[in-house]
Amino acid sequence: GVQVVTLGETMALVAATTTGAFTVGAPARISFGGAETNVAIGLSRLGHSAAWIGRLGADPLGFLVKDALRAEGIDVSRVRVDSDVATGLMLREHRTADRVRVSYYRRGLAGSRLTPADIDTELIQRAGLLHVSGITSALSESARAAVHTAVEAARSAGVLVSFDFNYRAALWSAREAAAEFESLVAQADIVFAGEEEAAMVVGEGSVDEVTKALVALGPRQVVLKRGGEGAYAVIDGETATSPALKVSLIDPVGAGDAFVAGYLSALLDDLGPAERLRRGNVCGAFAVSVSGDWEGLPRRSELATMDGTENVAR
Ligand code: ADP
Ligand code: KDG
Repeated sequence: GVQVVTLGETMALVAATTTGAFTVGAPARISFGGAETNVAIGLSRLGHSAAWIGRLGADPLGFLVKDALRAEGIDVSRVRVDSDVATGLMLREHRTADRVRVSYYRRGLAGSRLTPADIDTELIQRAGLLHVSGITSALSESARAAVHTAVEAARSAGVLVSFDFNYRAALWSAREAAAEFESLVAQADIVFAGEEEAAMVVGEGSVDEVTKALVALGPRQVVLKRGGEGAYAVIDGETATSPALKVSLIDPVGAGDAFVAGYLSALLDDLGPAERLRRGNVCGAFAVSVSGDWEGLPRRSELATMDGTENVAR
């Protein structure tokens, strides 16, 4: 068995390596990304075992994703590769120095075919933690059902459920998403959200108010990810905060997933609230200061790299 099980869609990525709109011959880098596999990679690099359940197409991009995840030490034995559908794709333009534009090519593609039959409930019930994100429920009815199958399996076996809102406006309306998010918050033990995401479910309020309003729906751990402000949490009834680290912002995509990986890693290590938030912020700092959704995530031996203020370690 594995410590952590996650599921969802992972797509190939073509990311511009210069600023400006895409043009013929513009330089780009091929990679991949998916909120849940970003978390799994983070956990794996920190020494935890993780499995990802999802679907890919039997095409060059699908094999690229599966091989790379395997190389990161993730259990991909439950990944299904379909021969009659393409792997999803994201295009990322650095439209200007400060504005990144992501275009998705995913509707109806491999990831959206995830279905309850893909969920290995025994694998989940033997694990310590299940992590899901709000993206999966937006992909298709069957993907949404798969999320609920996984969550119910975890809950019935007393396995912790972690949920990150990850609202993607390109996939569904705020109204549709809010109802689904509320249901997942109520079934989760650990919830991660941004301030605006939290407000989708509990309405506008101060950081403290929206966090406590989420706690009132059921989860014992609610963490607000606050970008350059760090994190604010209510954990087992106690408030905890932790500042972000001072680093250069190179690529904000994947910061939230990095934070989640760091937080969950510390939780799995039985560390307290302050250490969980701290490790989340350290992993977030690694993610934003390296380009790529997950490429900058630290190994356990590298966590201390962010301690102190020296730029060069030798
Ligand atoms: P999301 O990617 O889900 O929108 P955030 O933007 O809140 O998430 O970022 C997640 C975490 O990444 C933050 O809580 C923080 O730890 C880290 N982070 C984000 N932006 C910065 C920044 N400018 N400087 C340092 N750390 C950051
Ligand atoms: O959180 C980063 C993810 O958004 C990215 O890797 C791709 O899963 C993704 C999505 O749907 O946006």
